[in-house]
Amino acid sequence: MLTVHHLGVSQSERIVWLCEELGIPYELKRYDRDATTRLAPPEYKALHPMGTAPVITDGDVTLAESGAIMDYIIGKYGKGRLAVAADKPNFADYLYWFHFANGSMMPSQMAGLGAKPAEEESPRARYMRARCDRAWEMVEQRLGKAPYLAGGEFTAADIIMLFPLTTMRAFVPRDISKYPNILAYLKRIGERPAYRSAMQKGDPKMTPMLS
Ligand SMILES: N[C@@H](CCC(=O)N[C@@H](CS)C(=O)NCC(=O)O)C(=O)O
Repeated sequence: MLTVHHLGVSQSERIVWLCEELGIPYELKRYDRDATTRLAPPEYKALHPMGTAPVITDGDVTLAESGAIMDYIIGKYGKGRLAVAADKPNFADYLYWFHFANGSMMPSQMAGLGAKPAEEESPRARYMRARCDRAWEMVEQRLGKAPYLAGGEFTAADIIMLFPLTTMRAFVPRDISKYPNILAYLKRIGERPAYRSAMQKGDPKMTPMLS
């Protein structure tokens, strides 16, 4: 049985949501963050040497890293659904946005954790903030041209990209009122039954950060 180990308010919400979208059987195990450090508790850290969420277990397999887990589930249980095949015109768009999530968007936002006020920033911090602003601007422009990141249809690229647009703002706040296309997109996503059900199962006490 596929087990999704979900750390509260974390990137593992992606995996719960993917399973709900695919409608596949899975067991959900929830773990709360340590009340003082806000990090994963020892029993979560024991699942994988990296000690980060998400992690899945499936028979003998223990797998971490959001993108790897999503590819594994889509390939093994989803019959390729929610990915874009190599013979489709938007294959490159799918790959780009899927990998942009953890390759660029998340690292630029992580650099803002515990950031100092803009006037006290180091040159490195300023550089990272500019990268982060550029990433948000690119997403805004993309969503002005297509309803979903890979094009006309909802895909796994939307699932992996949603965390930095939503729950990550609980850690690195950002005013998103200047991004109308992103706001309209978040509203559309919030209407998806699978998203609502994933968030309800994974983080019942949290209101999804869709505005
Ligand atoms: N690139 C990794 C990042 C994983 C990661 O940093 N997860 C955070 C949760 S959002 C975590 O586990 N934080 C708790 C901790 O480090 O104890 C992935 O996508 O799986």
